Amino acid sequence: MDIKEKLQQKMAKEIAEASNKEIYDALLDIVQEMAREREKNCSKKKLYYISAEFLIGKLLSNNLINLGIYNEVRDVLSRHGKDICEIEEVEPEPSLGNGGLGRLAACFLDSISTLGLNGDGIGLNYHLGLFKQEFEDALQKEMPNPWIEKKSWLTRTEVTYPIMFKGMTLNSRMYDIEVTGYHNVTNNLHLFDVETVDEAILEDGIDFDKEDIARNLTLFLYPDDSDEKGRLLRIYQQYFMVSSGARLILDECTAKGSNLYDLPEYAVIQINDTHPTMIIPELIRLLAERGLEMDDAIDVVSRTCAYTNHTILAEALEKWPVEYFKKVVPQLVPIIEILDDKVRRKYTDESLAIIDREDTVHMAHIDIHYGFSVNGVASLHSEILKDNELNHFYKIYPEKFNNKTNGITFRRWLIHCNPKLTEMLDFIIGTEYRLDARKLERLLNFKGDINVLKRLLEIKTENKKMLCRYLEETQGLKLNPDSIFDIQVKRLHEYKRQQMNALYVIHKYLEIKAGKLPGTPITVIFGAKAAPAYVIAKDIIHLILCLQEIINNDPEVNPYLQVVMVENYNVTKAEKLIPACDISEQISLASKEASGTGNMKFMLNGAVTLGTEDGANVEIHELTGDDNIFVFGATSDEVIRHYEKADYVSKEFYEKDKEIKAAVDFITNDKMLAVGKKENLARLKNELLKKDWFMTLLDFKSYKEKKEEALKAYENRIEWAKKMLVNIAKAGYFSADRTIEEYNRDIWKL
Ligand code: 26Y
Repeated sequence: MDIKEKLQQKMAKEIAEASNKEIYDALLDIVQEMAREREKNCSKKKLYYISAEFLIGKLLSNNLINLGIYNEVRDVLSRHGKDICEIEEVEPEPSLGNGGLGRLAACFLDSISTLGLNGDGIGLNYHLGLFKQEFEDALQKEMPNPWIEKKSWLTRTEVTYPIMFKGMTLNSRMYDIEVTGYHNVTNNLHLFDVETVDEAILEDGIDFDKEDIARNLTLFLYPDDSDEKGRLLRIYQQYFMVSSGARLILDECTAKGSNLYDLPEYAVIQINDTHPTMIIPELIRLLAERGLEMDDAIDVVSRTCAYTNHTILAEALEKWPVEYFKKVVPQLVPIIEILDDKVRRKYTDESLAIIDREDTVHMAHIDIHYGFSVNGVASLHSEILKDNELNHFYKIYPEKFNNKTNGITFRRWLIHCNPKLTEMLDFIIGTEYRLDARKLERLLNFKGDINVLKRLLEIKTENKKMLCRYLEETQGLKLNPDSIFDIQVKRLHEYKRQQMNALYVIHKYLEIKAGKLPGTPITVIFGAKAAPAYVIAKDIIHLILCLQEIINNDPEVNPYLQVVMVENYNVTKAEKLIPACDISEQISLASKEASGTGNMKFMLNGAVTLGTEDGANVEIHELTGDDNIFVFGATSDEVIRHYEKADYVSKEFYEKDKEIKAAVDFITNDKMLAVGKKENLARLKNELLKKDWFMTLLDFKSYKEKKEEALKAYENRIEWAKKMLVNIAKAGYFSADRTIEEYNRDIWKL
């Protein structure tokens, strides 16, 4: 039966007569049926990718592409007067992640299925997700983000487990989402949910009774942990996830014939950062419960688990007081104590301990001692882990350390989000790059082809126009599609230095006011959510929103400079922003961004990077060469030296550089105070002058100079198009398919 007949049969009406919602629901059914009919990989060994976040984005189009029926569906619909883009709008975006770590997990699931590997994801089914961001009085307001509808991609399964907490047992139920690979197998994302969850306990905004665990456990991703109740809730969530996951893994492996001693032949568990670390003691506990000696259980688990580190920021490396475990999951305490004891018997170095002298459990230390692999996510990051942050561990376990440079799925981040560029690529280099991304290099043969270069520029303009239309419809913003689109979209964090970009905006504003006009108008676009309890991050959002208000309403300035902060930045918005970008802002303080993956998405879509030598920017630089990237700022070695010597004083830069002083002083001038809040703005200014932990003022001058250079380079349209072309051609290395092949080759061995 063809798609048209299937659709009409499902809806029991003509396509032309159906609403977009009816069509969406019918397509959802069709996709699920087709996905389930596909063959499975039933290899003996299976990968379990366990993660607190899976930032999967909308699924309809992606599934249609991966099932190979996107074009057919699009054309059938359009013949009956329906636009597939409008049907996509009907789908709510699952709110199961925050940023790079969660999006990486989603890209990995896509590549695992695309490569035909046997691997599932394990996570939690957060009903209200990460909060939804709204702007009110130039401030971020957090609202619940319900995304689960009556009919959705979630399938309720019959798999349930009783999960034991101190004084109570909660029933967990597994829900599945099909993960279709591109022209290959279907795997599953297993999301566990507490059966008693109750959205009705929500009070004002995102507030709720943090102690009502039975009803709140799977409401939010990363509930506010600024008080102890919030931190305990995080432990409840983590344990609920890992205990459910561990039971599923053991059940599946024993069903396949494992006697549990041979578990590593049946399962490999990739632990995505430390949020799922408790799976190690929990598995050990369950194995002991099923009759293994403690030493055997520890040995089996250590050969099954592998850990990925995504950060070197101390504050993001999870540490929990033993007290918390005693209050929530006392059954894990003796296990963790044994794990600590074994370490202490072998090594005297206090920094290797699992439970420190303050009775705090270092989660990453559990992973490193009791996992068989530790990987960083970009070469620089993996080197820094070995040389600095985890040097003591590297010395005792050199064989465990390895690098897996991150990647992105080209199905979503090229074929789906940039159909015009995809069409051009298909036409001039063929379609092989879809399964073998390195074939994108064929594009280099067209570097001298004026028609190809012009077409690249045209496509960029068309994408900018589409973005303008979208932002006008959704946020009432009127942008100039003939301006340079300079975009920084990512989690809001001081180390990512959105504040440095904002200072540049102020600088540019002052220049324009003084009569120095840019050659081409500039539009600076931000998108970012700040963690609800992260005060300075929210102040940075306030700063940007105030600048937006002042600059966009100043007729002297707005023909040359516009600033916008996109509300509730998410995957759906990223898919519209990235193809429209000229300059990709990747300006983290060198050594702090583990990898970045937005940088790869922008590159693939023909944006040129303005960045520091940080994370995967280093590898982008190596691939594109000096002429096709704008690199600035202190190197990671220099930065690390500043931290060691504690010799960076931001005030000195403020005092000796007039432009820095003018930009920083602007934050609290009368214009700003007329639109913003003194408390927030003064606090932010003070932070920059007294702390500036991420050295914004240190790099400001070289940032400003490099950005001017990039803006100037944009003027020569053909030379710029060549840079775009080289970036696209060289992006093949960053396919998640390559990353997953490496994980499988070195770690999973499926
Ligand atoms: C619970 C809390 C402490 C926490 C919550 C979220 C800690 C970390 C995170 C998320 C981290 C994250 O998204 N990290 C990013 O991972 C990407 C994938 O590896 C990297 O590309 C990126 O550099 C890193 O910031």
